[in-house]
Amino acid sequence: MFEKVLIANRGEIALRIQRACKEMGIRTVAVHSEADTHAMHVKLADESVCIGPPPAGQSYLNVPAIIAAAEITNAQAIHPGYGFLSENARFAEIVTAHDMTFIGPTADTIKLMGDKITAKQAAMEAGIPVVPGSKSAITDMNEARRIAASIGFPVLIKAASGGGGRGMKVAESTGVLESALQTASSEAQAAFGDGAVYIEKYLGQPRHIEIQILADTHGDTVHLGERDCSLQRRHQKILEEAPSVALDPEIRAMIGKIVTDAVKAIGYCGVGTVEFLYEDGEFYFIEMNTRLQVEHPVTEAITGIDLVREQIRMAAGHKLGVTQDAIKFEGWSVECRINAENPETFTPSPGMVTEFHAPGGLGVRLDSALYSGYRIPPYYDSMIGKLIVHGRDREEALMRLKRALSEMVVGGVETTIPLHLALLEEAAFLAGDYHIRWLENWLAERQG
Ligand code: MV4
Repeated sequence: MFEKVLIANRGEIALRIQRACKEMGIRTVAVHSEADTHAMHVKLADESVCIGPPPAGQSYLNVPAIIAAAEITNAQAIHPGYGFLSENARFAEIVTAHDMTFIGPTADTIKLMGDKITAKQAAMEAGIPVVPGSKSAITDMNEARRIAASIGFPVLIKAASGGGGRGMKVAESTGVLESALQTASSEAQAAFGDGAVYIEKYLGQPRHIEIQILADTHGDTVHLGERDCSLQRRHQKILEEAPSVALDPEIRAMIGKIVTDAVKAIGYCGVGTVEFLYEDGEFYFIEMNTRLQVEHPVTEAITGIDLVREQIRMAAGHKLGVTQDAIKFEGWSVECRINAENPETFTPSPGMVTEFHAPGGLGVRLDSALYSGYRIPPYYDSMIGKLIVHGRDREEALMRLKRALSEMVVGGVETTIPLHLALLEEAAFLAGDYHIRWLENWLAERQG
């Protein structure tokens, strides 16, 4: 096992990784920007290295500075967390070239999944159901018209280098297909330096369901069920839950088997998430995430498995500590992302946290790097914490969530806590009756 791991991240996820390392007897190295000198992840690490000025491009994305920090501290592995360098194939390659372990899949796998066209091809070849559409990049207008006509309008044009909702265009009819393709391609070229686009059938009101998998380097793979991440605003998740009200044990086992067989066939290693749209009882693959995800705690809550511990063990070449038969799904878990933002306009609200009280009690977990007297810097993501609850059923989890949200105090900045409390009063949400468009419609109605 590694003796020392460098964590190339900040905030709550840096703390989450440190906690796993501590329990495993691994020493931790924090890296931080000049804006994060007083951050909690620096205080809690065994060692820390300042890697540059506040903007992420000069610090948390500064590959030479991070590699140098790992070398001077003798770290044997680098955990990238989520965001920043976590899905950067070049970074994974550089870490490996410096005789250190990148805690994640291989650079080749990251590359394969980073290109949404090759990811979809790999998924399809491995037996995963995909959204009907083009099998490769669109190069010819006649071919585009033929594919669109065969799947039916509206169609969605996506950028191969997009993902996370960036670079998508809906085309309602043949008449606008050519201009939509051209716009999508030139926007993709400008944004990602890659103009490759593909076509998919447009799904109107699906759920976003993702399957968590673990795959060790010995060929063993398991799935840890699904998370329902349909409640999003501008492609930012607001609240996630596990399990999904839309699935039952038979469907879960069926899609779980398809996904575990597929990741084994692909030769995937580490933790990963296979993302689907789910509509009218059908799964449609959209993307695979090759990183630990923000919402991983809801899966930990219902399975009792420490995902970060398993991830580090697998990266060190150990066998999975768990078999599929031993994985039991117990109860219900919901996560609220608490952002330092105005709860109506979503304008970021950085600044001094004058007061902080964490909720607690049975079935309540708060993953946060906040403390009273901490100044939230304006340079990074506005997520300041994740409140995760667990109950025997959905009703108990939601009851606990309401109780915990009303207990939590964050003074001095605005937060999205009132938004979550309002969501918990909404009949459709309470009934689990929602899809990927629901939250934005609800927010628009509330604005009046
Ligand atoms: C789609 C879609 C409808 N049809 N693909 C957005 C992010 C990216 N991961 C895929 N996304 C979508 N792909 C087809 N064929 C609708 C979305 C989408 C969405 C997906 C998941 C969660 C929230 C969303 C919000 C808007 C659009």
